Amino acid sequence: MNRLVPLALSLLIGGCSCDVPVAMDDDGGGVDGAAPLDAAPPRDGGVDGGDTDGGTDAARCEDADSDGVTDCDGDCDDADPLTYPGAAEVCGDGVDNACGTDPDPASLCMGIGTYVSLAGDDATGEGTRDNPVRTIARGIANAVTIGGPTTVVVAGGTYDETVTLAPDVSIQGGFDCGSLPCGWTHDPAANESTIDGGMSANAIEADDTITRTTRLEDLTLRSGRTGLLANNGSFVARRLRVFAQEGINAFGTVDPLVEDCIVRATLAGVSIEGDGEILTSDIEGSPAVRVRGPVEVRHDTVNASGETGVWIGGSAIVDSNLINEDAARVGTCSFGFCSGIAIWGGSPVITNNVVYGMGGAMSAAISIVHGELSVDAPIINSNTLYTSRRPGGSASLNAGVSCNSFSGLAMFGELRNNIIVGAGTGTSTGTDYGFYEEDLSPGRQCRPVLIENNVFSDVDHVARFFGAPEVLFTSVADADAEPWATANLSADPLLDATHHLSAGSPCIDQGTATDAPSFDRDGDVRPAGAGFDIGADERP
Ligand SMILES: [Ca+2]
Ligand SMILES: [Ca+2]
Ligand SMILES: [Ca+2]
Ligand SMILES: [Ca+2]
Repeated sequence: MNRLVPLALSLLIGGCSCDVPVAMDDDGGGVDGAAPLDAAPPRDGGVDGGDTDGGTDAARCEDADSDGVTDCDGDCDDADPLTYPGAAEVCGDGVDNACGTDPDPASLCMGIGTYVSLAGDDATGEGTRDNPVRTIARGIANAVTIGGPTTVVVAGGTYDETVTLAPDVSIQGGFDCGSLPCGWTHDPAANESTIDGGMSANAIEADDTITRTTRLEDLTLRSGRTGLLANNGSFVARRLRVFAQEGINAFGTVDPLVEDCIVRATLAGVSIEGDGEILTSDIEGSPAVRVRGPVEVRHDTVNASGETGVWIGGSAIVDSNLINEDAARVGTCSFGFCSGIAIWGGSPVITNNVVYGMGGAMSAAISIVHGELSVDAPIINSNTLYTSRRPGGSASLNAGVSCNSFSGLAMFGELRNNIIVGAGTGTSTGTDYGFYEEDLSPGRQCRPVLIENNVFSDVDHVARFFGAPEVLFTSVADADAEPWATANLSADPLLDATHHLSAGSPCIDQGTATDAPSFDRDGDVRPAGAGFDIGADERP
């Protein structure tokens, strides 16, 4: 055995423990990946470009069913997302889902299961693969009878139900069972499982008994009301497609996880009142995202059909999102500054985002409204901010950051390391400002504590304060002469089409380390080179 230890260690050092780096490749030559058969993206650290050449690297680690366990780590069926070491038992499939030798134990499963298909029957079906039930509600009822954590397995098709979740009972769609007997292979692209609540009912509802042990995966939700409504309940939602008036709404004391979802809503897209996470999702709505607690909003694509992209009423973390880039999906709002991000309260941390304003008469990448909820020193650092997506004509106002207080004096915090790009100077695109204090009643004020190390491009004025007359700081030199501004630049940031810094950009190494994030929007480490870069991208 001792002889094997160095070998095992050497394999681990190479990355994946089951992949053997090879010196030569079957498709010949020193340049790998060149042959047509080798066109698939490398999955083994780049040793080979694919697994079609019959080479030495045939046994690479894969997680084909996305259950989090690779074949190398012991997934005994990498085509079945319900089967892996440690998996909860799913009754009715004749499989030991934990990769053991005791399938569907009678003491647990009692001869019933949790398989659901439109080809099934609630009256005569046991919920097994061979004899599924017809409704998701019946599948959940069987799961509750069985007890313990388990999963309701839903075949493709449209289920006209309002589904009420049960604790520890997950629901996964995307399985193949059009007509009996079924293969039950998992392929969500070919087997869309839709829960349709109809015009006047929600698709899925959760109450306060639901926690993150209830997972909802590979489902389409449709409703004239709310796709997924959680009243003091939490959940994990992955790979959902939601088309509804309100997409996902978790209110009360909640801590849900929303990941890899697509949401199209006419009102709020994803709304979370408590704690939670919204990750790598594509969300459209009015607002697209609404968070009131310490929610993490990261790596999402967000478009505001109205109101704003991300509405913040608490101390959220909003990092590395792409907001309002799709002009065709960005609308206008009915009052004030239409914005990419709207801060209505709390001390949010806003970093590494690429944010556009909207269209219409008043547009801001970030608008701050200090009112009943009280905005308290948000951090706005290392973002790339475009004042508008579609300038609203010669009379329009466009701002990188706007601020309005309808509740006394507000010093809104610190603006560092941001790129602010206007629609252009001159009157044809309206008037573009880096920072804009809105017209306020006497005794009210909404101004930055500090504007430091930002780059301003194509703006008519770096800053504007309300007054009679208004106070304009047109150039960077005008602003930097004030105690609240320092080390700002006026320059073309040299952004490419994906908002990255081009070679020679004046943003490179010109940021301040104060409050700067440790990674950029691509996940690259900051700082690279001689210092922190300004904007959402750190050029390697
Ligand atoms: Ca797997
Ligand atoms: Ca598996
Ligand atoms: Ca089983
Ligand atoms: Ca740098």
